[in-house]
Amino acid sequence: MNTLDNSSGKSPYSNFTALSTTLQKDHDYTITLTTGFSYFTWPEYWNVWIDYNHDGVFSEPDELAFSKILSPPAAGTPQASVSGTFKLPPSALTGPTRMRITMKRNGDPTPCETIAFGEIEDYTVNIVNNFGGGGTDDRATSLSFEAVRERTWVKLDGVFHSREAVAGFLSKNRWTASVRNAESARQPTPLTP
Ligand SMILES: [Ca+2]
Repeated sequence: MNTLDNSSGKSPYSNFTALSTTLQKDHDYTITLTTGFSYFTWPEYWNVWIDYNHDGVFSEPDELAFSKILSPPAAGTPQASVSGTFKLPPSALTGPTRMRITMKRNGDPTPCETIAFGEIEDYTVNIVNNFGGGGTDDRATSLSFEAVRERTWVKLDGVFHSREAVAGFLSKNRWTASVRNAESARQPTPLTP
C-alpha cells in the first residue's frame, strides 16, 4: 500500500507500528492483502481500520477503511490476494495514526477480538492534507522549517508536514523548497526567509 510493503509470518497479533507510510486525504490508494495457505483454503475476510479521530478506538463503521472477502482458491494454492482502493475522509486528523489490518477465516472480524484462525497487524499511517494536483503551489507563501526531534518539518498553511513531503532546500539567505504529492514533484517555490 503506497510505500508500505510488509511480509509477515504466522502470528495472531503483530505490532508493526514502527512501519509507516504517508497518506494524503481525499486521494485514492490501492491496497493489496495477501493470504498464505498451507494447503487447504478458506474464505478469508479482510478488514482494514484506521483510527481517524485518534481516540484509540476503531469505531464501526466510520473507521473501517477497507473491507473485502477473499474467495478460497483451489486447495494447494500457496497464496491469494485481494486488492482495492480506499480514500481517507476529510475529517481524518493529520499526524501519525494507527491502522489495524484484520484477517479472519470464514467470518467478518471486528477490530478488537482474538481471532483463532486469522491475524491482526497494526501499522502507522501518517495522514497529511491533500495538496491537489501538480504545478506550483501558490499557497506556499509562508513556508517555514522547524527542527522537531531531529526531523525537519515543514509548516504550510499552518499545518506541519513531514520531511518526506519536502524535496530539497538551499541554505544561506535564500531557500528553495518544493512540496510534492505522491504523483508529481512540484516546481520549486523560491522563498526569502
Ligand atoms: Ca477512533
